[in-house]
Formats: sequence, C-alpha cells, structure tokens
Amino acid sequence: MDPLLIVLIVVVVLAVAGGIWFYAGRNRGGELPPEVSAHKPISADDVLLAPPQEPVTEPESAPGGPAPDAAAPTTAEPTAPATLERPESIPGRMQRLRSRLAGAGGFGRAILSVLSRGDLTEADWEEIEDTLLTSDLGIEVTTSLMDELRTQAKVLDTSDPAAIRAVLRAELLQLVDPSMDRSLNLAKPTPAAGWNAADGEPAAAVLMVGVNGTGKTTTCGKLARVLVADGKTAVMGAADTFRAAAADQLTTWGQRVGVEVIRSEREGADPASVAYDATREAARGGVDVVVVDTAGRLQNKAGLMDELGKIKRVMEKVAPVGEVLLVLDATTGQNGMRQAQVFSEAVGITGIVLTKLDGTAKGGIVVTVQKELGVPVKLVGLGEGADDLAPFDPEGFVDALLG
Ligand SMILES: Nc1nc2c(ncn2[C@@H]2O[C@H](COP(=O)(O)OP(=O)(O)O)[C@@H](O)[C@H]2O)c(=O)[nH]1
Ligand SMILES: [Mg+2]
Repeated sequence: MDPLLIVLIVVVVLAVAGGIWFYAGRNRGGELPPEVSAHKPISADDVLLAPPQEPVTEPESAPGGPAPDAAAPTTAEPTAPATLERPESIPGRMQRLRSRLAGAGGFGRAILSVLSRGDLTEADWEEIEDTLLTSDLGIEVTTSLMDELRTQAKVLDTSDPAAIRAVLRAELLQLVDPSMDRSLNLAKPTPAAGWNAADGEPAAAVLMVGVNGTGKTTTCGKLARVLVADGKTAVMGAADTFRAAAADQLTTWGQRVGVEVIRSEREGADPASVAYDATREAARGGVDVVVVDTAGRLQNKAGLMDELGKIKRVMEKVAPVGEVLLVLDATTGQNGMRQAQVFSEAVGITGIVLTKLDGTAKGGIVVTVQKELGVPVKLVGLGEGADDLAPFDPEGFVDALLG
C-alpha cells in the first residue's frame, strides 16, 4: 500500500475519533447542574395547593422615609380606592364562618358519638368529661354539665341520641347565655362637657385592647370592613406607637377597606395623643365610628394600666368611649384568661372578641371567658381573611359545635 495512503487513513481515523470524543465531552458539560435538575417542575397542583395569598397593599411609609415632624405628630393616611375590595355580606359571612367553626371546634360531635352508644359505661362518661375539659370549658362548668347529663341520661332513654342531643344543646346554650346583649354600642355619643360643637359631632368610639399577637390590629381592619359593608363611615387610630410596623399594618388595612388611618410617623410617640387626634378627626369629619388600635405589651401591669387609662381618658375629652373590646386568642386557653383579667382591671371591658376560633377545638373558652370577665363575646374571628369576622351568635355557635 502506498505509504501516503496509510498516513491519510490514520489522519482520517484520528480526526473522526477526536470528533466523537469532543462531541461526547460537550454533551457531558451541557448537563444541568444537579441542584437545578433536582427542582420539581411547577405543576398546576402546586399552584392550586398553595396557601391563598392575601392581596396586601404595600405600606406607604418605608423605614428610612421622611424624617418625623415633631410639630405635626400625627398624619392622616390617604386611602387608595384603587385597591378597595368588596366586603362579603353579613349573612354570607356568618354562614361561611359557621361551617368553618363546625369543622374545627366541634367538640360537641365527639360527645354525641359517645352518647349515642346507648348504655354508657364509666369509661364512656370519662371520655365525655375529657372532651369537655380539653375544649376549655373549665373544671367547674364541666363538673356541673356532667352532673346534668348523667341525671338526664337516667331520666331519658339513653339509646335515643336525638333526645340526648337536645339536652346537650339546651345545656350548652344556657352556658353560652343567649340573653346577653352582644350588639356593639355604635350609637352617636353625647359630647363631653368641654366639647365645642363647632369641632363636629363626636363619633361612636371603639377601643381595641389585648395582649400582643392576639389579633387586635387585624380585628380593627376587619371591623372597619364590617362597618363599611354596613354603610357606615369610619376612621382608625394607630395608637400602637411602639413599633412603626404596627401603624403600617393598620394603614394597609385602611387602604384595603377605604378607611382613613390617623397615625404618628414617630416610633414611640404618645399613644394617647394619637388616640385623641383620631377621635377629634373623626368628629371633625362627621364620621360614624372611630376604631382605635393599641399596643399590648404586658411586662408591667402598672404601666399598662396607666397607658390604657390615659388613652381612654383623652378620648373621653371628646365623648364617652362606647365599646372597649378585649381581643382574646382562643388557642391560648386558660393562659389567655389570666392576661385577660389584667386588661379587664386596667380598663373597663364592654365586650370580647374571640379570635382564632378556626383550627381549635377549644370552643368552650367562650363560656369560661364570659363567666370570668362578666362581659359577652360580641365578635368572633375565624381566619386571617378580611371577611373572617362575624357577630357572635349563641345558637349558631352551639349548633356548629354539635355538628
Ligand atoms: N387563624 C386566625 N388568625 C388570626 C385571626 N385574627 C388574627 N390572626 C392572625 O394573628 C396574627 C397576629 O395578629 P395581629 O392583628 O397583628 O395581632 P395584635 O398584635 O394583637 O395586633 C396575624 O398573623 C393575624 O393574621 C383569626 O381569627 N384566625
Ligand atoms: Mg397590633
């Protein structure tokens, strides 16, 4: 063979082999890095199962914003009608909340299932007692309710679940006490003695108090929305001046529901002066209701009493405060009760807002808190959504518990 031809064949073979190696190498390098390829592709399910996103508007003032102006401690935040949402009707939300409560707090259903077993053993009765205790009915109420149920069970045919259900329903309803007045006092108050009529007609005032994290700010926003849905006008006061974020949170709610928020740009400003400004502005604007949010720091009982007392006093330079609502987190149970007592002593409470009743089986706290504080539960919160607040309805509540 021609040596030249042999050299040519070797060159061609080498070139082809090199090409194959190069191509394979490129492919290796072209693979996705493991951390990228490990990502699960986003499917329709991921989107559908994602927790619902609240349409939240960015607060107007950001940290590091304009310097605080000592001469003008409070400002009225303009509302942003573009982000306004349409509130759900009251009957609609009560229906929805009832079904949510039935899903989460239905301790009555557990009791009914035991009762329907017929002849009850001692173990069955203990099971009923345990269920009542874990619902936060408290030992005293549980004991008397157990006595009543046992007595009635002897009198009635225990194999008839409908009859036992009726007894349990009546007993629970009596404990919740349908005779209490649960309406919010939103009547226009009589102006204070020193109030100048030229400064406007004072608005009905609602003061929101309670421990940090119980849901005060959220409840202010939800309540303002209920008022708007009811055709009323409102102003909110951000008297939680401890953190700027608290006023921002309330401002965001104000923007959502189209309600003006009076706040201070200065962190640590005097909460009483913000509360006063909000109350005065509400009168000047001829608004129906002023809702004042407060801080709930509890390190020092005397300090808390002073602060809340002062807030209420300055608001009453305009007109009497019609509602002081204590916001209580239902999931904290008996712990929350002790804190509630402190607030109740610090400032007269006219009603309770029980929040986070969704996702707890501690519905019995309604009975306990009313008994210990002597004021009715007026509103219940059953979620973080803007429409997740409803008037407390004893019959609906008991029926939801019984499933
Ligand atoms: N599940 C549930 N969460 C709530 C309810 N009310 C308030 N929250 C949540 O509780 C947290 C604290 O609420 P916030 O209003 O800031 O409490 P504040 O410190 O008392 O003003 C927030 O994450 C709220 O969304 C309710 O009724 N149900
Ligand atoms: Mg707050």
